[in-house]
Amino acid sequence: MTTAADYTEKIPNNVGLASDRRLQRALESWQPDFLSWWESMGPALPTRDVYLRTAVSVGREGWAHWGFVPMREYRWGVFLAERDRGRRIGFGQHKGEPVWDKVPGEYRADLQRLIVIQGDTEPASVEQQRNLGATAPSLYDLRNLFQVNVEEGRHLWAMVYLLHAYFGREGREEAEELLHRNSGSQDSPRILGAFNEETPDWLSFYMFTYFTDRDGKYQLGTLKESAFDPLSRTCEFMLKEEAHHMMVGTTGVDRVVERTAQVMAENDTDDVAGYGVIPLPVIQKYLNFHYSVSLDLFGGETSTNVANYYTAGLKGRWMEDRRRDDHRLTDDSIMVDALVDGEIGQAEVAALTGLNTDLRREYIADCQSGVTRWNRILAGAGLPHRLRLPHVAFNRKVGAFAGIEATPDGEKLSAEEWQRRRGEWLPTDVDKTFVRSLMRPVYQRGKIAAWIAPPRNGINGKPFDYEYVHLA
Ligand code: BYC
Repeated sequence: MTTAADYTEKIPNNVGLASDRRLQRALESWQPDFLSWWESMGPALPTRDVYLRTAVSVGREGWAHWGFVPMREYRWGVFLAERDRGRRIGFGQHKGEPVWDKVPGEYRADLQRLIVIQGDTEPASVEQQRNLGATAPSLYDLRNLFQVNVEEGRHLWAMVYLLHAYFGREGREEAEELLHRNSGSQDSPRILGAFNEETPDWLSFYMFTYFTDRDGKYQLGTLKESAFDPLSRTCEFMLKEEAHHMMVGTTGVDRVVERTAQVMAENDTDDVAGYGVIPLPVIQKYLNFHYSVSLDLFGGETSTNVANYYTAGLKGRWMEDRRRDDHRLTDDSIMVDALVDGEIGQAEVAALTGLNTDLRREYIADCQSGVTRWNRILAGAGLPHRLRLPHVAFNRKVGAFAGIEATPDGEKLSAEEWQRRRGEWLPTDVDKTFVRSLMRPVYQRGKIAAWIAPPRNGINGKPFDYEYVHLA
């Protein structure tokens, strides 16, 4: 079993790169392009070194190494979860057959597309977060930002490995393109909408890592079910790292809400902007924005693409093996959110074409758990206020509700009324400018900005006041 990393090579890996000279050379020639992309599009704040986790193997006995690393020297490696030699396809028309070690010709284009879309999001998020270091609320948060960034970089490596190893010249060209598209670029934007939005402040960062990284968790969870075993094993290992990104988002929003609630309770007022913390209505608007653009990431409520992916065995459902049905779904139906006679409602469709809705619902239930948690913080501070998820039709640009406007309560609105009232529900320029005005860097060890509560725990058993980052 090849679980240990091969550190004698330039690219740490457990995929036997050393025995495939052609592949190794291809990846080694991509590496300088990656590094120059990292230099020009990755974290802008100059640092000497950062206390980081690095994936070094995939075994259960410990897969990560912790220590101070200059970020440019981070060892972005290629790791696949351990092989299950008896693994069989769990769904679709090939259910029960052995999984594939190679890409079947008839599914090549679809698999490549899925891998490219997944790969495109990883560097996009690094680009979106490039300037956040300049305004970090603490060294602890700064470290977490950089941890997320280097691991998204590694996830890009993971997809590039698959493209180079299994998709020939086209795969190599796509790997180049992953470094040429850029978040927010007019000429060559990232593929999915949410990855062209800005992440200009730390409230956006926590909301992004809560809502948008969570789409990553669910999409990776479905690709982990794939019949293409190298993709499945890659995603399984990526999910391990993803857990930390979820933690950064969840506890980040916790801490913003906690601090706001504290100031509201202490001063017996809702109007806390003057106290240098973020008012709850602004937090709600940021939540509305990040949640709704993340809902778009699941594609249309009905989709023939997703039906084909499932039937072919390329992309499964969340927790496929826990589902109690035939795992083929050819005779089943599902109710999906839909416009019915122009009104927001539900319609019955074939279960296969409704699979984006199925996954989106799993995701929504998970998002709700965060809101419940933040509301517990408000209740604990003795406040009656509550946060909530907006309606699924609110602010959608993809799918059944893309052509209409709706309030967070799910009431349909005319385009004019939407234009007039959208500032009640989505961050306005005034809100964003206010949030940005709070974003002053705090780089002193053990200190933290006034708009956010300190974390309960540090990282890897270290205290909050550990010197997690040495600035240049
Ligand atoms: N923006 O058939 P439909 C992560 C396109 S995040 C723009 O309904 P489908 C991460 C769609 O491509 C996880 N375009 O879509 C998080 C299609 O175009 P074509 C990323 C969109 O294929 C944080 C057309 O609209 N991974 O890892 O059923 C930090 C019709 O769409 C959008 C994946 O997404 C959009 N939002 O589902 C770092 C997994 N949505 O074919 C990382 C791989 C749809 O007409 N991707 N379109 O040209 C997929 O599984 C699917 O492609 C999607 C879309 C779920 C994205």
